[in-house]
Amino acid sequence: MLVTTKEMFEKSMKEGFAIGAFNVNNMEIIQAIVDAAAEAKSPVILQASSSAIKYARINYLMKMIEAATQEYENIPIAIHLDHGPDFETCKMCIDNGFTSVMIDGSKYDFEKNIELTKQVVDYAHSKGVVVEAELGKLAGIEDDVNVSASDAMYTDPNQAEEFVKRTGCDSLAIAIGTSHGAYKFKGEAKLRFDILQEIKQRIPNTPIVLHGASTVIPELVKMCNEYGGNIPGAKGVPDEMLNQASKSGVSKINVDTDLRLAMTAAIRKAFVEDPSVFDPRKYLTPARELIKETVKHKMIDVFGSSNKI
Ligand code: TD3
Ligand code: ZN
Repeated sequence: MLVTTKEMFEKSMKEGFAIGAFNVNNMEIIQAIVDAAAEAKSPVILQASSSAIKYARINYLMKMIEAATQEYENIPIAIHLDHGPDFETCKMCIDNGFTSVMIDGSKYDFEKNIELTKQVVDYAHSKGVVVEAELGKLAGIEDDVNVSASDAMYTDPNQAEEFVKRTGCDSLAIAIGTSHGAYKFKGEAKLRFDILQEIKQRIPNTPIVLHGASTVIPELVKMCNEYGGNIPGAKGVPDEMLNQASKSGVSKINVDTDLRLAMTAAIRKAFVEDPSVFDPRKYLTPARELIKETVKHKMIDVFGSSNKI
């Protein structure tokens, strides 16, 4: 069933678990994620960035997601715009049936971020749609999001309280050391749980969102590399830290890189094991299966969202 994130976030805050938000851009990925959610009996957020919308085309995306929500009537499924760059993109998604949008004003200064976020909140709320905003900057390069490591800035808990009050946003993405992509840490992985704690104290009723939260699952990187890939030095957020975040007030955890790795690893393996293969279903079927298992693992073993529908 198609829902906003309101109820699932309320439940997540009350019961101390997180909901996975998985990036989608084609049919196999959508099916894998909702199949996993159904098997884990987990609420789920399907999210698309503006570049994913350009790639898949919005009508195709919406129709496929509609099919998914009809197939799984008892699974709460939200459809969310990831990193909305401006008001117009948010409006376009709201007008096309998204139940949640993110306006990413983190590239602007505090006042401009508030102004832009407020504009999106006013329109979204008039249509029954919820809004995620971002305060603080993540390091890393992923699609349209490009912030150099030196610009990486942790979220200021003082500002968070004022920001939420003045914008009326429904959830807040924060920067506590994560970053987008497959290369998150040079040495040890480190997240500022102390900042998360402080933010939770200031805005205890606002669901917190963690971007750049892929584990960069070592087995998947290894599998890519074993079957002809070349992804050296990739490193993500360990499962234990994500599990801790899920129990410490993070309500939404974004995952894209791990899905990309799963899909690529499975396809590479299929090609190497049978070089004569040229039926796309022969390599997309194992790809869909590996994405599903990856998503299920996160829901059941890491985020704690299974049996929370
Ligand atoms: O917003 N996203 C998805 C990808 C960003 C732009 O397309 C995330 O926060 C997920 O990050 P990752 O790279 O750790 O999966
Ligand atoms: Zn992100």
